Amino acid sequence: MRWFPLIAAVAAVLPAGPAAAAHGGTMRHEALGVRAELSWPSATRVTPAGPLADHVALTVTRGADAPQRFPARALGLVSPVLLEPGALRVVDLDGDGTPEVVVTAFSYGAHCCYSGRIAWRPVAADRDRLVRIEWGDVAGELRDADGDGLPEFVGVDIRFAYGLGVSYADSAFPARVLRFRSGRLVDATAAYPAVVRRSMRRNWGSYRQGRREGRAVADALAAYLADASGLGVQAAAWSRVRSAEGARNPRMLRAIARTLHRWGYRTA
Ligand SMILES: [Ca+2]
Ligand SMILES: [Ca+2]
Repeated sequence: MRWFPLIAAVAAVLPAGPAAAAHGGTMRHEALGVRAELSWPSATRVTPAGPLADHVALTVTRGADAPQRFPARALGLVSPVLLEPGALRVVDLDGDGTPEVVVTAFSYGAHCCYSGRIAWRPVAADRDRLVRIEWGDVAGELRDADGDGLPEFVGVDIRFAYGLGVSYADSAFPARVLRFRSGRLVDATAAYPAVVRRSMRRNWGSYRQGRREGRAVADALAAYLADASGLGVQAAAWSRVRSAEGARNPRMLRAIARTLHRWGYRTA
């Protein structure tokens, strides 16, 4: 999971300067016989975290093939964006021997938003296609969560941002793991119980801390119960929640149940 509140705070105090306008640049990554390059003709300004790149384009070169360029309009990233180290990765996401090119860009706002792009080459095709992912406040982190040698996007269910009417600071998220298969991102959360268990423990901790500090706890409880649903232990989790909450706020619990049901989580 990645987000950068610290960076956003730094950005707020940096002046925009015309001198930064000329800061074009490139970022490259090469692996498994594929070269990928992000390039931008200018930056709106330069921050300690890097330039805010304008009109970013992507070029993919597979082996001896002619380079394939996705101009800024085709890549479709909101301008300008921050490209963190690791924002461009060449990696085989599905283990078919043909690497994909993964781009993760950050809009440099207070939280929002992360955008992802995956350039992939279908079997027997001679051109790459582009898949778009709008991550929202939290981008999936590309890592091998189960040690099978293939990376997953380990992230969260972003619908819980500001969920149940709480502020972003009181938002909590259940785990969500996505796999890239045959040109599509597939929700594979159920196959990663260790990831979900960790998230469930974290969300329960957020709930307990929120109660101690008198903060809004609805989203933390909802995220905890959503994780429990993913593990098939929602009945036990609801008992725990009812026991902890007592008669304090039955309306909140009803609202959580309705929301989880609407979002496709089992509640009983
Ligand atoms: Ca592949
Ligand atoms: Ca894996």
